Amino acid sequence: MSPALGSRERVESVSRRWLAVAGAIAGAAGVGLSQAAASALRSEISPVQAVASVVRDLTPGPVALFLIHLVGSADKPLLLGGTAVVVLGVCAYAASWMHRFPLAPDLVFFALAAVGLVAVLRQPNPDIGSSLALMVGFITWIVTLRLLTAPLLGEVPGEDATDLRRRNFLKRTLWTVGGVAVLTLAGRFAGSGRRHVEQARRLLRLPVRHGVVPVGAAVGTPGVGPWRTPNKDFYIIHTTLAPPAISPPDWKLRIHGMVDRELTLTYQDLIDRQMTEAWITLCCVSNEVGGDLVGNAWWSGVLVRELLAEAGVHPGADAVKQTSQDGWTCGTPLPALTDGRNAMLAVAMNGQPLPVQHGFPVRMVVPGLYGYVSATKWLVDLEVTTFDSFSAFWTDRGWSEKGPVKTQSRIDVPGNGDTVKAGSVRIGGTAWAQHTGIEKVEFQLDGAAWQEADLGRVPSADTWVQWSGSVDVAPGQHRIVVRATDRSGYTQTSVRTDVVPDGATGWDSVPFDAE
Ligand SMILES: Nc1nc2c(c(=O)[nH]1)N[C@H]1C(S)=C(S)[C@@H](COP(=O)(O)O)O[C@H]1N2
Ligand SMILES: [Mo]
Repeated sequence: MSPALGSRERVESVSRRWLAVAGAIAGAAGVGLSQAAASALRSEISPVQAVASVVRDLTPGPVALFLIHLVGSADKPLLLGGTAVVVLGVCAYAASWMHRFPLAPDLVFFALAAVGLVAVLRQPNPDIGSSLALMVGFITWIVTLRLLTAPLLGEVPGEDATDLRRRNFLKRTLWTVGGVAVLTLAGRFAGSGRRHVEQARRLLRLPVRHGVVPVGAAVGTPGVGPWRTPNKDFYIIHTTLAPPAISPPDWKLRIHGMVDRELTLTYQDLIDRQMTEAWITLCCVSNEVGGDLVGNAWWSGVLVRELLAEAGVHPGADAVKQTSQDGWTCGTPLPALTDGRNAMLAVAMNGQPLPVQHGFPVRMVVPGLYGYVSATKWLVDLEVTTFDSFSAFWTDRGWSEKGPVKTQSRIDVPGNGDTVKAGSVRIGGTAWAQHTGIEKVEFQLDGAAWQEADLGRVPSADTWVQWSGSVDVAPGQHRIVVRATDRSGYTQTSVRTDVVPDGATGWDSVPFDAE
């Protein structure tokens, strides 16, 4: 503390700091209790999640594309945590002015709540729970801050006034933290909406098989991932911060638009129908060369073309606009849904009811198309229409309207920068060209001649194909490159393109050392 400061200023600067701490604690209490209330009220989305999703939507171009498309990993906690930290910072700052402007924090709380309300109301399915949770947070802010700051701001006579103030302040802080913790636990306990759905899911017995991995599909090279991707390892991509919790009896699908007869299907209607089952590899348009946003599963569901035939599609339609419960949309070329391929409304993945994260209770899977134009999770609406008459979530954000998968191949072993023993080295990986099929895979060591890889045997053109081979290496640095040729005769070229707007191209290439 500078000696130039008089004692009045000193007291003021100390108490400003304490007021800021009180503001941050009140802020945290409000955020915490509004989260707890949202969960207790089983609302789809908490106020903080709503604000975070607005922040996400307002994030400029490339940053947003990157962030939004990889919600499977760390950006969601980052976004939520970041939003909460900013809110706490604002609360702390506002409270630090309380000794001069007693209403400053209340006005700021009001402004924050207003932002929250706008964010909640612009959700696709705004529910009353989120707004109530917001009220809970707002009231908690105001009450907690008054409670905490009373000892700091009130008149305390006597010599050790500062000590007494602090002691009272700390006591109240402890009570606040304890109270919030108890209420949060209570909220979680009450908020079993999601757990109910999880339980309903576990109890479902669907007329589906588990799928038996075809003999010879796996090449057996150590380090090449399993041919069947287990559900728990399957990549996850979605834009929503809170995956919808839909219990099967509440689910309905509407098929409408350019059709003779509108159809509305319940979950029971769906599983009473003839089931189709198939191995299908799903991949994301955002998968970089060498990336792992791709997985292969045994899917069970109902053929979309049969439902569309029942509805009676009008001539002139060329697209189906799909909408999910969370308001996400995509546009699928009508022919891909009617041309005889296994495009299905899937209810099970690897013999299990769809995991919630993968679209429970019903999602679409279409062999040969990237997920962003076909694989709608939590699907609730299919509108037969024309591409001219709508645009979808990702096409609005710079991605291509049509998204047929591009032929790709990947090296799994050796791993990037691995050190292996000199001599004969086993290499391998996977290649895919869904609905076209892989004809051959070739690899190249240190720029020498291309060599043909051995391929696993696959049941259809709709899955990935594992490849393997071996190379002889002397000690030193080496590089493996891979390329695939699909059954249309197309061979991957070395031209590297970005994932935007319609998927990456180029050869995967892995440097490694031998010793
Ligand atoms: N409702 C909804 N469905 C969605 C998406 C989404 O953001 N929301 N993302 C799509 C994208 S881009 C892909 S690649 C696949 C991923 O499916 P998965 O998470 O089951 O792997 O889901 C698709 N379905
Ligand atoms: Mo995707």
